[in-house]
This record gives sequence, structure tokens and C-alpha cells, in this order.
Amino acid sequence: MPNKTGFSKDFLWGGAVAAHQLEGGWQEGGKGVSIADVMTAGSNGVPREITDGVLPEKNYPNHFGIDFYHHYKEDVKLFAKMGFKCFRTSIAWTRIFPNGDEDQPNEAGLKFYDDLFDECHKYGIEPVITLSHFEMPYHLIEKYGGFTNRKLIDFYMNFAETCFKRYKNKVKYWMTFNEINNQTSYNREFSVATNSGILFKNIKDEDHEDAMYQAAHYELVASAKAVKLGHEINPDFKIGCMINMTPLYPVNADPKNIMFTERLMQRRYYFADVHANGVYPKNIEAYLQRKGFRKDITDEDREILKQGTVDYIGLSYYNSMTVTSDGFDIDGDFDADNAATENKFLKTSEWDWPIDPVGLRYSLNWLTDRYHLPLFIVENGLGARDKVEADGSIHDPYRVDYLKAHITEMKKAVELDGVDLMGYTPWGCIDLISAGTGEMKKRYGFIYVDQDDYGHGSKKRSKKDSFEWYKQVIASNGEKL
Ligand code: BGP
Repeated sequence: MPNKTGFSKDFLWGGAVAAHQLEGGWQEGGKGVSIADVMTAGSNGVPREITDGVLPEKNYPNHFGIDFYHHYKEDVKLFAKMGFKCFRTSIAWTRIFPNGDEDQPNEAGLKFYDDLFDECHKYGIEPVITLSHFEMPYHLIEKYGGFTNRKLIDFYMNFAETCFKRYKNKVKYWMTFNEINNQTSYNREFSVATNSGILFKNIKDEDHEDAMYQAAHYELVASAKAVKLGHEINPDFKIGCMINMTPLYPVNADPKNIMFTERLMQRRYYFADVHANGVYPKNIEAYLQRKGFRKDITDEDREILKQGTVDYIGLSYYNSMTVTSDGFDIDGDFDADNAATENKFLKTSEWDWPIDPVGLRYSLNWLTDRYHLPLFIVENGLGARDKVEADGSIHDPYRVDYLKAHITEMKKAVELDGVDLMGYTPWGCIDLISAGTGEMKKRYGFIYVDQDDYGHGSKKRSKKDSFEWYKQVIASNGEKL
């Protein structure tokens, strides 16, 4: 009998994190320095800074994370109590290849993930693994210029092959690069540096966009090569891409705004076209040619892109964005962030992110119509400040409201629109360091961690009200919201 809610009985309910945002132990087990280790904490609107190496006077929150490196057994046990079927995390590249260009991997790093995956399997939790989640070895950036250098494809492949072979019987679900399309926000050094390892200070202003497109090309080739190799190592692997899905809405029905929005969508989502179809869409080819960008693309690259198409599309969804073409030349170069404007129909989070559950259903439909592939929502959630009451309880109805509204729309997409959805892993299922701000106070978790932005606190874990709520969502396979 079909499940009442429309979710299959093996639907992957779980939670998502990334190594650099929670592990800590930044110098333990032979780990090297990653880009995340040279990023300071931002605060109250002050953006994070990428420093020249680690400077003793600065606060680097990714150094301590929430010390998952030492608490993982306790944390996985809590995930199991919530009934997780899967747990999405990443493998810190610098634990496996501390500098990124070594021939041999670091055994202590490999062992850490063996232990973590064993711990997950002990409770029947399936690991879902991102290979590169904003954690490139800093050495690869300093010495080679990150993904502006074709050599990075080989370094990434060493890392991918090592992981695929080592965890071939422990991990089935993989993703190659986290939010690969976020680097299209090329005016924000943070997005570009975390994705491709490009430091703007090393590149002339007028070359930023070209460098981004070239690096993105090498990443896409690396991803396709990894998908192909992964399938050879274990044909049962399910290997996906991961894109940040922020649907763009025109501010009004002026055709100029409609065309402008379409153009922005093309720039932001061509990554998914390449991953899923194995070819660049015509509009991007035309743009790159016109601008003289991405000069280095070979016939062999094009062939690899075709051979390494993904099994599914992983996506993060937090919000939609409304844009206006005012002040832009539609045929010029531009960045969606500079075109963003208010949407009077939507409320925003404390960090000014629009809250738009219907946008999730819209996104799932859009992706399905375009790619005809299974989808996996691997991030969704609300960053908010939580208050601990005198008795230690934490009431977070705002988080439950957000997730409930999004799951409701996700259900409609599955039940009414025929979307093939593999699973749902809300972001930051346990409080962790925010990627965008480096703060601890921007919390997403069902599990509270007693720690401030500077790493002070007992690190004690406690359940928020949302913990029991999510537990019943999973237990009822999405029926009780
Ligand atoms: C995504 C990243 C995550 C995560 C999330 C929330 O872009 O993949 O790493 O951090 O956003 O963003 P933030 O931490 O800035 O609130």
C-alpha cells in the first residue's frame, strides 16, 4: 500500500553539517590548514576576513567548531535518538591530504572517518558525504592559486579516489562540491574563495570574473571525473552534485525584469546543466565566448563532462531572492546579489533572509522539469538566536514553524507534483559555526551547544523543543508536523 504521506518508506530523513563548521581539532590527527582555518569570525554585520595564514591575535572559530572531533559519539547517539536515517557531513580534505599535494594520505585522518561512519552504522544511520565543502587546503591556494590552476583537478582526484576506495563499503551517497554555484557571486570574495580557492588580492580586479569561470570549469571537470571514477569503484554509489537553490523572482512584470531574471538564473544554474546534462548551455557558451572568458577548455574536457553526469541533484534551500534590473545592462556582466531588492510579500529572518516556503515547492518543480533527476534537499533551515531558560529548556517555536512550513511545501511537491525526492536533511541539526558570519549565535540546531562566538562555554549538548518535534516528524514519515 502506498505511504499516506507520499514519502517512500526509505525516505532519507536526517540532518546536515560540514566538517569545518563543527569538528574543531584543527591541528589534531595530522590535519593541515584549510581555507576555513584562516577565516576570522565576523560579527554584527562585520564580514569574515581571510587572513594571510593564521595570525595569533585573531579569533578563528573553525579551529574549535563544537569539538565534534571529540564529541562525535555523543552527538551521533543524539541523532539516533531523533531517528535519523542519514547524516550528511563532509570529509575535511586537510585531514586526508594536509597540504593537498602529497602522494600519500594521512592515516590518522582516514581513521577518524572510519570511526565516525562505523558509529553511524551502529545506529543504522547512512552517511551522506560531501567531498569538498569550503575546506580546501590553504597550501593549494597559496602555492597553486586554487582552482585557477588545472593541476587542482589531479589533487582533487587523489582526494576523491582515496575516499571512494577507503569508504567504498561504508558510504553510498556522495556529493562532489558543496554549493558549487555560489561562486557566481564573484563580487564577494568569501563565496569565491571558499568554493574555488581564489584570493582576490592575487588577481587584478578586471580579471576576477574570468578567473571565476575558468576555476568553475576545472571544478566541473574534476566533479565529472570523480563521478565517473566513483561509479567504476563501486557501481552502487549514488553520486550527486550540490547546488544552492535560490530561485530569483522579478520585482514586477516589466518584460525587462523578466528577461533580466532569466539571465541571472542562467548564470547561477548553468552548473546544474553541466552536471546533469554533461554540456554547457548555449547561453553561457555565448557569454563566455563574447567576453573571452574560460579560455582553457579542451575536447577531452568536453568528453569527460559528458561521461560524468550525476545520479541526483543535491540542493540547499533557505530563501528566494527578488531582483530588479534597474541600473543593469541585461547583456553585461552582473551579480545577483547586487540586484536584490525587497519582496513585500515575504517576512525575513533575524539575518534578513527572506522566508519563502512556497519557493521550495517552486524550486523542486523547476529542477525536476529541467533535469528529470531525483532530488535530495541536503540543507534547509532557519538561523536564529536561542534563549536558554532558567531550567535549561530552550523553546524554539520559530524554528518549528519554519521547518513545518517548508516540509508542508515539500510534501505537496512529492504528492501533487510528482517530484522524486530522496531525502531531507535540515542544516545544522546540531548548533555549529555559521559559514557566512563565523558566529556561533546564529543557530540552526535541534541540539543546543553551550558555547559563544569565541569558543567559551561548557560545550554541553541539550535538546531544544524542536528535537522532540523533529523526532515525531521522522517517526511518522512526515505525517505529523
Ligand atoms: C550554506 C552552506 C553551509 C551553511 C549554510 C547556512 O551556504 O553550505 O555551510 O553554513 O549555508 O549559512 P550560514 O552559516 O551563513 O547561516
